[in-house]
Amino acid sequence: MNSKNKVSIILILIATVLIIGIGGYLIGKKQGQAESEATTQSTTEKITEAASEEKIEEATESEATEEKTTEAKSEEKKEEKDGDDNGDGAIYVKVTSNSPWEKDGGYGFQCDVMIKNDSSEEYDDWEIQITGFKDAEIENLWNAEYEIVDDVLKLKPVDFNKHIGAKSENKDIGMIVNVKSKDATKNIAKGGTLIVDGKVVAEADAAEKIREEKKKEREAKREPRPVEEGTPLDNHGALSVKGTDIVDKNGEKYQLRGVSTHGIAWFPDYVNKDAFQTLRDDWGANMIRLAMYTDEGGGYCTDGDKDKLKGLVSDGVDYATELGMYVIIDWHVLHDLDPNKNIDEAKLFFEEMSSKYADQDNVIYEICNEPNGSTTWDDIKKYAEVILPIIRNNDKDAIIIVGTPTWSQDVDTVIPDPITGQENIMYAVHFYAATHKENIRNKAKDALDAGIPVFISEFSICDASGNGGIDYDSADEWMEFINDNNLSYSSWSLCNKNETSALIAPECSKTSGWTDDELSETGQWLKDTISSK
Ligand code: IDC
Repeated sequence: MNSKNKVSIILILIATVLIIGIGGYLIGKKQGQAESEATTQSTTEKITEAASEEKIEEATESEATEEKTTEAKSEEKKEEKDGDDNGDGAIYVKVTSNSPWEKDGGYGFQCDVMIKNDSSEEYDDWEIQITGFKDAEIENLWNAEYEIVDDVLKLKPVDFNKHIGAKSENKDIGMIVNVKSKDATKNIAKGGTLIVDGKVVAEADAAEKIREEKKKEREAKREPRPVEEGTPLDNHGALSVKGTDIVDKNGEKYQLRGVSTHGIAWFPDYVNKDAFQTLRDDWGANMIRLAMYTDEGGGYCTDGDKDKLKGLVSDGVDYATELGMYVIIDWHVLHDLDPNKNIDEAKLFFEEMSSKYADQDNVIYEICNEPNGSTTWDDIKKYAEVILPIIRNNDKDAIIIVGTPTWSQDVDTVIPDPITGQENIMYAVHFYAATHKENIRNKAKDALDAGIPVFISEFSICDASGNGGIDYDSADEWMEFINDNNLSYSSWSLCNKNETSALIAPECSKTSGWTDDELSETGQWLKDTISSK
């Protein structure tokens, strides 16, 4: 290699490290800011709590988030290379405001702005105008310059985000807004007008229009699933795994369709019977997944309150049982990377849970959400071979879901060496439709072809960060695959956090009985999807 080439390679490497570093930092930072919603309810006490939680999480999350962002980027690259282009779409600016908290005699809330360019046009030096800011005061605004003129918030780029690339997304702009009355938050428009060179390139209602169009398209195709008489549990009883299928007590193929909570430590209010009943009766869900983070701030194995967390799991299982629904107890490995890190806690936890629920037909154990980092299938299998006998000693036949490497994407690594000598074991495949596409489906397909039972215990239709734009086309492809293969699924996540994967609209603080307008765009999609054939 000549020295010119060497210099260029070194420069490219430095540039890549810088881009990934800055990108990861910014996204990590923003996620930390958004986490405050976990407790943005009414009291100052809660805000203080949120602030400290935010700090803890900012410190603990950024690593996993950064890794995921890098991964998301390389996946996206791969997809581009594979030529999986869904054609030319529109450009729009989406504005989301979360549920306000009381503050200094008024209210504060977080508002995020996303520029999504699904077209192949590129733009520079933009301005965004958002209405509804008449009585608002901006306390803090990141990644843009701003001024308020009358009712309109005008945003201009800072140096690094001047350019809007083709098929790109900018979700780094956000702000904390203070208003006098709670109602003032409702004035903030849900979209922004995008102006480039004095010309409007996206109207303020562009995002809303796309949402409505997609809803109409779904309605046109929709064949409602008939409402079952009696509860899912009464009708289908103890489930088991036959081949790659879940079958019910009558030996008929059965599909679990459900909703995952967010971390129960951060969003405990959604673990309530009315919420589960709404999901069962209005959405047609037959399963709930209770996600208990193990290693992040507030997690079970770090500084979380173990008794409180176990109490929430126990309440959640009881509500699901009373409603005749199936329920997954999810040991939400994420920041810990390798489930072996907290295996001693896991042993005690699953001993306690499996002895408590040994006689119930509706409890499913997910023993490690998403091993990641350098964790191999071999590492996971070793962990499983310790945890499975503990559960089996109490509960002979419950379905147990085992996570797979790379955030439960690499189920193909199980093929040569599955767990043997155990019935009713399934393997997790997780996807976020805007990031994970055919390449992950192919892994799942290879596993199914090899007789490995797959459970989609977590997914969403946005990107792997849990945020960003929705990829409806990819979501459709996934749902077709899921239904063709009778796969069971549960969707991330039941909360109103200001992120795309949250199922409840960020401005809605109700914890059950949601109307369609109170669901997020993802929530509406999921409800339509679960309740259709
Ligand atoms: C995300 C949440 C986000 C939270 C973060 C903590 O959506 O609010 O701040 O975790 O690290 C997963 C994980 C799931 C992630 C989700 C989105 O199982 O915990 O939730 N995701 O990033 N795997 C792929 C994506």
